[in-house]
Amino acid sequence: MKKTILTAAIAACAMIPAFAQNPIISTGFTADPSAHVFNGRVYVFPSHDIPAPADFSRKDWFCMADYHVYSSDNLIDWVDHGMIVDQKTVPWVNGTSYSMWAPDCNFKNGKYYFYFPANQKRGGNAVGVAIADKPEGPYKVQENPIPGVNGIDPCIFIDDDGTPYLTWQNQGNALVIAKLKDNMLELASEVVTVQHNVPRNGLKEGPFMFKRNGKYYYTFPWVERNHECICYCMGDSPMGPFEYKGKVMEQNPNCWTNHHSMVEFKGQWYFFYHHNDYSPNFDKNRSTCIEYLNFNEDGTIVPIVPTRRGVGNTPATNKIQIDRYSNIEPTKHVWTEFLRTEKPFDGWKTIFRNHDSTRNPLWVEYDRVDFGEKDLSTATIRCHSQVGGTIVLRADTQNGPLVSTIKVEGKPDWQEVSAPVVGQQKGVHNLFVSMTSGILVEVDWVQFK
Ligand code: FUB
Repeated sequence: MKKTILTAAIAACAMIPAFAQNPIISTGFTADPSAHVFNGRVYVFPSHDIPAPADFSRKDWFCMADYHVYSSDNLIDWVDHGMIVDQKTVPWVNGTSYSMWAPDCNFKNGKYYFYFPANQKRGGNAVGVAIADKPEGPYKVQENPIPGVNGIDPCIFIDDDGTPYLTWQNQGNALVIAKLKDNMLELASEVVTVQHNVPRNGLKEGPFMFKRNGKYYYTFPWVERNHECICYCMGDSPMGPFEYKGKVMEQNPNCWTNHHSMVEFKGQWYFFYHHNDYSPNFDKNRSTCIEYLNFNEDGTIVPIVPTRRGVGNTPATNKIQIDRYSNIEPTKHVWTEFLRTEKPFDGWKTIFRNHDSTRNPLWVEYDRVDFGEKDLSTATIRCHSQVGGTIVLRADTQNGPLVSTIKVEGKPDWQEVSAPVVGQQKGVHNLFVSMTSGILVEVDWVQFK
């Protein structure tokens, strides 16, 4: 029996096209990413937004039927390990409520404990547990939810002495915390409201807790104004009190929610969060992004500005999606659009448009391309231009070493155009892509061979 389940889990594994940029997953929506490092890999446990199916009447609301888990050993190549928990197979969950809210997972006593909130058959939200021998599953769902945990957005924090704490948003919209028993399935203490001095009222949910240099960080989304920013507090004890320290990420006016986690991996801290990049007109279909997370000397967090570029180096031999640029020339003559609005997961194109031949070249900068140590012979772009133009690739700066000049002939259809690499680069460089002649050239990607 066990063998059958394992085989099914492995068969569901899928490599996700690797781009090393935001959003990190392009095979479906992934919200509320909870990241943990297990056995040298980063595992992300997100919610799984889906467009509302016929049997879900609220077309304007969050709709989540199951959970997948994803992992990576380099934050570039991601594996979808397949579905780990389904609303239909959890005995206590209302199987048509599509309410599999933000989950979390942690490791204790040789097992992985996956905590997930959902709507109960008898009404109200509760938090259930599923247990596995490996982070990717298969997970065995517990018959009943955790007694006394009524609410959503569980975060499971395990202190250095092994004591597990569960914190969540309770039915009254307060952030609460309790100790868990060693079995990870029952509360071991009273539920207390988390003491913090966040300066204003406004919804608070999605707590994420971690410890660094002996300090406890209690972090959460907070509707400070109209949308959720991510703020944080610090304290000397896991149960609080916590002192408000500020915002990690400002609210995003295009997405009502944000939800995050923070993890150290190979000596660098990372901030996982979500945004609705692949669904700009409906903010209940969200996608996971990652940014570098840095700390000041005193342990406070350096605020983070969301980027398209994300983290990691992109191999020059990958299709470099320059629409995920790090920087763009400011005249608004370069912009991005979906390749096909009806298929957002296909990604974006970068449009260079110049009516004025006296204008300086139009450019985008894409940081951290890894050219490797071997010579590369060709640069190829996938592009579209009715009348043609010239795309120039340079390293490091807008006027830096010339890498390749690609002449694009006017054609009605998309085409791949190659040109020799004239300036070899070794190692990691920023790539500048400019249109130096032409009226309108659309570029999908750049790739070196
Ligand atoms: O994903 C559904 C809900 O949206 C989560 O539970 C909240 O934290 C918010 O991100």
